[in-house]
Amino acid sequence: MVNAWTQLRINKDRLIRRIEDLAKIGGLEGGGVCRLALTQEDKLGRDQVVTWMKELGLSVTVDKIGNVVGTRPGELSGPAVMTGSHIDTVRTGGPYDGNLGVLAGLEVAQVLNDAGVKTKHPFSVAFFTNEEGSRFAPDMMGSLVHQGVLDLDEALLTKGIDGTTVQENLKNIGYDGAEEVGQCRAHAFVELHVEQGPVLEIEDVTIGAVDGVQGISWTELTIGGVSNHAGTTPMSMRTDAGYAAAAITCFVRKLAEEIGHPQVATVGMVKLSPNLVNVVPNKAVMTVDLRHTCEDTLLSAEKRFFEFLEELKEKEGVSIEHRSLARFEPVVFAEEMIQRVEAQAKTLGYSVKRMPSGAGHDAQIFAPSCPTSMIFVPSVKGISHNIEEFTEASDIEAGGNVLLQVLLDKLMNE
Ligand code: HGY
Ligand code: MN
Ligand code: MN
Repeated sequence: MVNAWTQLRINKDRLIRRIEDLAKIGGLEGGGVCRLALTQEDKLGRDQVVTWMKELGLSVTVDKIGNVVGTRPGELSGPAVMTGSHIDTVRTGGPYDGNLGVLAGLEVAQVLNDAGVKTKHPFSVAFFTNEEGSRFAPDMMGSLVHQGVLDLDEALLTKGIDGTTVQENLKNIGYDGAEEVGQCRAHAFVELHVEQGPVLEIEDVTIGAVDGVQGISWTELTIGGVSNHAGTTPMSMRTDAGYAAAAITCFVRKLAEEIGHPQVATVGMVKLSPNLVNVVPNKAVMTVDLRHTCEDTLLSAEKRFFEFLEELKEKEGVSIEHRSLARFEPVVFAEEMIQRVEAQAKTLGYSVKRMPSGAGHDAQIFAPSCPTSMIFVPSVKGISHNIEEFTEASDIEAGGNVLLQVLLDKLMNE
């Protein structure tokens, strides 16, 4: 006898409506979304999702780092089957990155409510604080604290790119919650997310059964030079922080090309001072993002990168201080969960392929403590962290249905 719940499907239009409504909060002229972590826009986005959670009858908790969890009771008490992601965005974000995973979780809750399904285990939908890490490093900050990997006080005292702390911003937006952190264990964790890369679209596949997340290494460099007159200072007499920053940018590009795919390297932020047309810069603050699926390769990339910094100091006479902003080893998801994603996608008639994630996600923080996997849906032209980010409605529906059935697999059984 087929279980009735295996016939349940999400309501695509309702999910897309919530995605569009949430994207209006922090919406940019000309499209895209800007809800940097712990800003007023983030607060308004949070308030909207909490309202939807309460309308769905979920009991809502806010923890001490501002993670928000909405829970639907099951027959059993104990660890919940969890889904979720983030609703903070980068400065030029799209409507799907993170938001899809949270709102698809709400859609699952609504389908279960409408069908009067009583699950064995409790079901939780969460959004985690500061997944992006672009204002306050590291990324996945909220889920790291939630899972006891990052110390709460250390996270609260973290200063952002604007010099203010997580703690003061959390208070400002009223999400400095009371729920304890660090001890919450999930029965299982599944996250739906847009791929943010080109693979599924190029291979014309609808569902990615994510088998892991690549390693991430973020470093901030502060380069010291000597400011001098751009016209009178001979090239041989310059200590040029701007040139050093440019040399580092070219070096990491060459390093990634020499190592080859999937090695990536990005200089995303460079601030020169005094940043004037006719002054040789005496300071550069920049970030370097290195990633690879293999830890040994990432370690050797980092080694070559730091060796280059030493050579550059020698050659250019600049000082270079470095600070790690984030460091994650590659993560492998649970085979049983990856197989569930594959099996449900096939049962639902969607094409599916196993693949690693190039981006970091909250799910990777849960992987060490409970059966975890992720479901990817295609990003049109592989674009994300860009206001042009787009995913077709049919793919959103596919991802939502696979999420619903993988979650029910865990919610109704063991
Ligand atoms: O950087 C990342 O991979 C994620 O978007 N935080
Ligand atoms: Mn994301
Ligand atoms: Mn992102």
